Amino acid sequence: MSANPAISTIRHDWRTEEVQALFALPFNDLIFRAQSIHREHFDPNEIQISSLLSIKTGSCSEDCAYCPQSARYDADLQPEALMPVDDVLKAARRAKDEGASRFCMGAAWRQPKDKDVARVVEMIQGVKALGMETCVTLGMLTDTQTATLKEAGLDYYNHNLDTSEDYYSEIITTRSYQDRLDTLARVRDAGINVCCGGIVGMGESEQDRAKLLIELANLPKHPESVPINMLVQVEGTPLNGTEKLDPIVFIRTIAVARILMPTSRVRLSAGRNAMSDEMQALCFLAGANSIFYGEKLLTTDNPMTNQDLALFERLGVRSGGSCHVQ
Ligand code: SAM
Ligand code: DTB
Ligand code: SF4
Repeated sequence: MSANPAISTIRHDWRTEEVQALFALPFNDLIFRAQSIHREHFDPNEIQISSLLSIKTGSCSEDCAYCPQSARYDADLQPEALMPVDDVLKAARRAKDEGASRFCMGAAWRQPKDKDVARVVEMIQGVKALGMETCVTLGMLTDTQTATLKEAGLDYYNHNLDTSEDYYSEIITTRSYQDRLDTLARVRDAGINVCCGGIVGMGESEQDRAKLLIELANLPKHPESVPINMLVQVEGTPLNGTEKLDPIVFIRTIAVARILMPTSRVRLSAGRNAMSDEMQALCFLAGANSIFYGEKLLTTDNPMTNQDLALFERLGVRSGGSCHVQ
């Protein structure tokens, strides 16, 4: 325990019952607790903004039931090969001009080939030269590949656990939970910051949401970034038509993530296009302090930038905080 009980301790031993009890708190008590912890570690009126670009789109061999990029489903999507470096840098420059501090590049791969990683290295170097933080999400990695990415100066690697270990096999069968944990350990060991979270609204139970957050919090070190995605339902994917999650439950999930991982950037990620301004404001109050900004996520729509800027203005929040605060 911390000497000062008002200061939250960083724990890696959360138990299911404890976290379920947090989910069950009266809403006002939960949000108050999350916001109090948030204020111990962060400026409450500052939100970090990241922009996303799909650098290789579709034709993916995996069967992730939420994903429009899987070759196994019939989503209305134009597959695209790995983009030329110059085009990626043009997009990064635009994102920087629009105010993003981090540029995240995503590829629809199970795992990259070494020659793909060589091209991604050029992208990372180019984006860093613009003065932006870099993040990539490329699927599973080998030790050599993590070392190469670290050497290129990569700041963050995104690799999500997606859901609880119990629910995982309902969503993905082509790679295991352990595969994901192994990649996360390789990224951590290479000295790259970890961006790892999951998706809610996939028909999982409250216990699954609790267990996902516990998996994240009980990693040897908390991920520096924790994206909480609300499922974007895409026609042609198996999860299209899943019963929608109660927005209050989504906000509770953000609050519990903040309580379990006090110093991590909790990102309000996919799904904002389906959220009201008021719901997003409550997510910020619950401790979210990062968003994906820009009119596209990877392949689906995100709020228009002027709409986000107007929301920031109305809430009196500003963009900033590119660095993780300890
Ligand atoms: N192919 C790589 C992988 O899966 O590791 C990287 C890209 S993948 C698209 C990155 C993450 O996007 C997934 O792990 C998932 O959490 C999220 N994602 C994909 N489709 C989504 C959807 N329809 N709604 C919400 N999140 C989604
Ligand atoms: C994350 O957790 N969410 C982002 C990012 N990491 C790569 C991706 C969201 C994708 C939403 C569906 C799409 O646009 O294809
Ligand atoms: Fe492929 Fe990643 Fe989509 Fe799964 S989430 S189908 S691995 S692009």
